[in-house]
Amino acid sequence: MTSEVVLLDTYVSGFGMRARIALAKKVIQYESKEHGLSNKSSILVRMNSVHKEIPILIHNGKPVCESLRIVQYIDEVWKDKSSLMPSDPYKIAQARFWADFIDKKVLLASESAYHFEELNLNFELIVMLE
Ligand SMILES: N[C@@H](CCC(=O)N[C@@H](CS)C(=O)NCC(=O)O)C(=O)O
Repeated sequence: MTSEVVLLDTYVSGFGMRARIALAKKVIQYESKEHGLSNKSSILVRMNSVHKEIPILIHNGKPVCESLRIVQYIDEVWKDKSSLMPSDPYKIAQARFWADFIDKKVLLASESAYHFEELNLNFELIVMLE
């Protein structure tokens, strides 16, 4: 299947890392587009108008949002390559449990820390300018 795959991402993103790992494991060629989050580009806003977040996988011009949905999509589209998910239902349940844990306890915590740091820097800048 010939297809055009683009990943809108930022290298510090753990959510983006999920999509990058899935693409690497399936050995899929793609174009990576780095996006800073302080100044969101029009393509980012257009492709994920609901959340305005990265990562976004754009496959033949159509966006897929949310990192876990992206991993699932990659697994379903490139079925000819070995599956990203185990076949045993118990192992699937375990994989989903840990994905949820990583979302809630790791990635969202690091995201909050990043924004806190950003707020702190802005605050220090304001104090310096005053
Ligand atoms: N639930 C989303 C979370 C994605 C997310 O939080 N992305 C962050 C970057 S790591 C983002 O784009 N944040 C937008 C912002 O900071 O304004 C996913 O799994 O893809």
